[in-house]
Amino acid sequence: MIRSAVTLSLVSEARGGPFVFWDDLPQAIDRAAELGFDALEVFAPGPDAISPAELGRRLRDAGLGLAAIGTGAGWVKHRLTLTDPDPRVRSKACAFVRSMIEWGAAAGIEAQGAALPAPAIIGSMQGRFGGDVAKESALGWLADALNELAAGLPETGRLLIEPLNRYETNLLNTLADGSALLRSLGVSNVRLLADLFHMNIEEVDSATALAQAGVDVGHLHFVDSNRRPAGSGHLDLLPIAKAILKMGYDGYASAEALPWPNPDAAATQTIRLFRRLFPRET
Ligand code: LER
Ligand code: MN
Repeated sequence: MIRSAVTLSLVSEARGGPFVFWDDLPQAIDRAAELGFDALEVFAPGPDAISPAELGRRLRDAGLGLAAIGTGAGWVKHRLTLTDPDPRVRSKACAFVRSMIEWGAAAGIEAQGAALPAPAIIGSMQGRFGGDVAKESALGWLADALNELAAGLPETGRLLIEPLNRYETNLLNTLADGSALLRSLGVSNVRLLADLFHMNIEEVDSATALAQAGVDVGHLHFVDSNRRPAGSGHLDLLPIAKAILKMGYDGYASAEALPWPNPDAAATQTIRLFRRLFPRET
């Protein structure tokens, strides 16, 4: 079953970014639950933003899961990436991501039980190659980091790696780039995050790309071509939804979208379209 989620950012440096709810965790939880979302996806400044026990308890009390947690604060706040040429920076980046993995896992378990530690998303923390760093070196460092981080996950834990559009990275731009990286890893608990906004820029055809990536896809950012809520841009979402259903995807479709025209309207529009595209009987 495909489940719905909506994003909350607690990172002031990310202001203007594609998150539906901002700053206020209790309010985001209330609205997400009232609108009937299955879960929240949380972008936090670090593992000390709120204790995992409290985050998990608040979600559980509202009947919500924790779909995933973002690690991009390591980049936007601390300028760390997993592919920095300086090994000390890479090591700090890895430590930051590990602290977020542990935070998300604990909060997810508190919210939804031992079998469901929330996965951590590696998006902007993948960095980019250039200057003295060749693409092969950067991909090698990224693979090393993913192998190390994924090996430390709880048994049912997952790590999500997100291909981004060319203006944000030159490492993983398409789902096929992501699948090739997964094949090079020595672990089997890393999945791709398919973000429909990035895919609209980079893929030849998003429905085909999803079908080809198949079981590699573990999470979806459900959003339109202009990064407004799904249904507010020019994406042809019907064939994309059909491909997602046909490949047997059973993860989250999470609204990582601009709060346009405001958070409440963005969330409402998303959940309405989600229900039309992914009816519960399917
Ligand atoms: C960044 O553009 C993005 O899509 C986020 O999900 C990255 O963590
Ligand atoms: Mn995304």
